[in-house]
Amino acid sequence: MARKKIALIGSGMIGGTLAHLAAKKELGDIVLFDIAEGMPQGKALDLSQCGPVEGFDAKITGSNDYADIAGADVVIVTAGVPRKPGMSRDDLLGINLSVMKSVGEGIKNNAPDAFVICITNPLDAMVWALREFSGLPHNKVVGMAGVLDSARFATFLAWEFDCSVKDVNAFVLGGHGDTMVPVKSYTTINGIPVDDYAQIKGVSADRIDEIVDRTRKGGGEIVGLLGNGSAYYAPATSAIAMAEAYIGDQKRILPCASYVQGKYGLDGLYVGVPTVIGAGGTEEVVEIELSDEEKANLKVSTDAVEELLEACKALDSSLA
Ligand code: A3D
Repeated sequence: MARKKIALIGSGMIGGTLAHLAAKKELGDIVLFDIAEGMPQGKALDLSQCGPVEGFDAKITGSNDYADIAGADVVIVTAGVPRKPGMSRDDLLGINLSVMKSVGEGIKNNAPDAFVICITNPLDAMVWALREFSGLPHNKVVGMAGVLDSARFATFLAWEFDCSVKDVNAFVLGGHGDTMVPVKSYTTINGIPVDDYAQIKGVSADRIDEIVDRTRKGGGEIVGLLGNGSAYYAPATSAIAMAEAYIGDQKRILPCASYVQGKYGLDGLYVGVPTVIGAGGTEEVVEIELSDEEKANLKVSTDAVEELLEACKALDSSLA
C-alpha cells in the first residue's frame, strides 16, 4: 500500500511540531510548505535527521511551491500569523483571511481530494473561508479547536481532582474564542458527572466555575506567558488526533469545528460540535441535548462566529 502523504501549509511553530509528530507516528510522508524561503527546507532537513535516532522512515521535505503538495491525503493549515499579547483571535481576521484565499486556491489546484484540517485563527471564520476559497466538499474541510479546548479543560480538572487525565472526558462546544462553551453536563470523570465528583472530592461549585473560566481563556494564558506567539505543542497534538481518525477510519467522536446545517438550529455555520471522523471525513455531526443555560451560551458563541463571517464578507466580496 502506498504511503499516505501529509501536507502542512505553514511551517512555523505548529507546522514544525505537526511534522515531528506525524513522522514519529509514521502517518505518511510529509511536505512542509511555507512562503518563507529556506525555512521549510531547513526544518525538513533538521526533522529528517531525527529519523535515525527515533527510528522513523517518513520522508520529510520542505517547499515553497504548491505543486509539491499534489496528491496529499491530509492537509493541515497553520499558515498566517499567531496572536501577540493583548490581541484577541479576532484581531487576526484581515491578514489571515487573505492567507486563506491563497491557501484555498493552492489546495483546490493541487490537492482537491485531501481531508483538510484548519488551525489558523480566528478558527471558526477561517475554516469557513478556507472551505469557500477551496471549493472542497464541506465534509472534507474541518477546523481543529474543540479537541484542544477539551484537552485544556481535562488537564485543569485532572489537576484539581488529582486524578489521571485518562479518566477525564471533558466536553467543549461552540466557537473557539472566549465565548466557547465547556459543557459540564457531558463532562465526566470515568463516567461520574463532574459536579457529582466535585461533591465527592469536596471541590466547590465556584472552583469548578473558575476552571471553566480558565479553560475559556486557556489560549490567552499561554500567549501572555510566551510573550511571543501562541501555543503549539497541544494544538499540533490535537490536529494529529484528527488526522489519525481520518487516515485510520477510526469513527472517533471528536469536538471539531464542523459545518452545521440544520442541527443545533444552525444554518450553514462552522462551529465546534461533536463530530464523527472517519474515512469519509466529517461523517456526522452529533446533536446532543443541552440545558437551557448551555443552549443560551452556545447561542452567544455562534452569534460571535456569525459576526466574524459578516466581517469576512465585508473584507472579501467574493465571499458575499
Ligand atoms: P507561526 O509560527 O507564525 O507560523 C505560521 C507560518 O505561516 C509562518 O511560518 C509563516 O511564514 C506562514 N505563512 C504566512 N503566510 C503564509 C501564506 N500565505 N502561505 C503559507 N504560509 C504562510 O504561527 P503558529 O504556527 O504558532 O500558529 C499558526 C496559526 O495557528 C495562527 O493563526 C494561530 O493563531 C493559530 N492557532 C490556532 C489554535 C487553535 O486552537 C485553533 C491554537 C494555536 C494557534
